[in-house]
Amino acid sequence: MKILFFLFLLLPVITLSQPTPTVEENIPYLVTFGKDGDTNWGDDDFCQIFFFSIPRSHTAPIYIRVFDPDIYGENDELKGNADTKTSFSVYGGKGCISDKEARTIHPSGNYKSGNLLSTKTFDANPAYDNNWYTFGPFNPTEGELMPEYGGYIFKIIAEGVAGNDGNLYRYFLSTKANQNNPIEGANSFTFEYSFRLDNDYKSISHIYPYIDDKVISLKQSNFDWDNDGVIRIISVAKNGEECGISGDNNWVTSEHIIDKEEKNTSYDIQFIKNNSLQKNNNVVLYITNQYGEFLPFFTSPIGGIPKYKYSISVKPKKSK
Ligand SMILES: [Ca+2]
Ligand SMILES: [Ca+2]
Ligand SMILES: [Ca+2]
Repeated sequence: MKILFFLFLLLPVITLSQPTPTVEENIPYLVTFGKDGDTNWGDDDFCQIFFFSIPRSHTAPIYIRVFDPDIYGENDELKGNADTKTSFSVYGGKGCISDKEARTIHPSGNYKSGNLLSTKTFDANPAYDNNWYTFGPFNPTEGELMPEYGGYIFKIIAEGVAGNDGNLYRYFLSTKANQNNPIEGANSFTFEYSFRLDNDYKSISHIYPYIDDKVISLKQSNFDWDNDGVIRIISVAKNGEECGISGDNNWVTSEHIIDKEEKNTSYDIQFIKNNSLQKNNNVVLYITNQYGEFLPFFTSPIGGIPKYKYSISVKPKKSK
């Protein structure tokens, strides 16, 4: 984690907090179903947790904006009546991320750690359909200061508290209440990504876990990919290493060995659909290291989008 801290200090500040998900990820929507949802529609636990990091250099108030927080209309995935309620809750303060139970994938234990700063529950409400709701203003220092994650950290938990429909939504971390105005050097990340794939099979989605210097091997786990093509890894040393893929309503894992050149870089995990007529595919993915700790996916990849370097992969391997 120390190395991650130094990276944040040394890297030129080039990231702008863009939408979550970012343009580079090419993910149309985050997705969270109501608690009575069918897991075979693609959400395993009806809860999604995201974190936002604000660099210490930014001292003005910030806003967390949610696009389409309601559950109705063209963006959402209805089953029968639109009877779903989703709560969005913003947390800051001590423990918001430093509490270990905030960094797991299970919505159990003390995952709502920290200070509750604001919360609102949405249902089928035309006022928020295809529209924004804004949380804040928050003073950056209301977050939890964790330099290893990029500064002051805020957490937002989206939880399907009733119903069985899928809520599709996005976030934007902004300096303005009524406008999406990015914060230089900010970022967002999650430890478990639940999202909607594009219906266009030529459209590739990406997520970017950060491989810190203590990772020797990792295990990726994905849920309900519906055998919709290939999930593969691009890194400085991997040119499309394939991940185990899930079918309908199941988890599949695969293990991947970290090359030493991959330490302190990001992976590009690509979701490449096949030419099937699979529509509205939702998928969940998380990664653990060899200690079982969850790795963060940064929406603006740390160190930039990795490029495969042929010269690394052809180096002779030391004999064991
Ligand atoms: Ca319903
Ligand atoms: Ca929605
Ligand atoms: Ca699915």
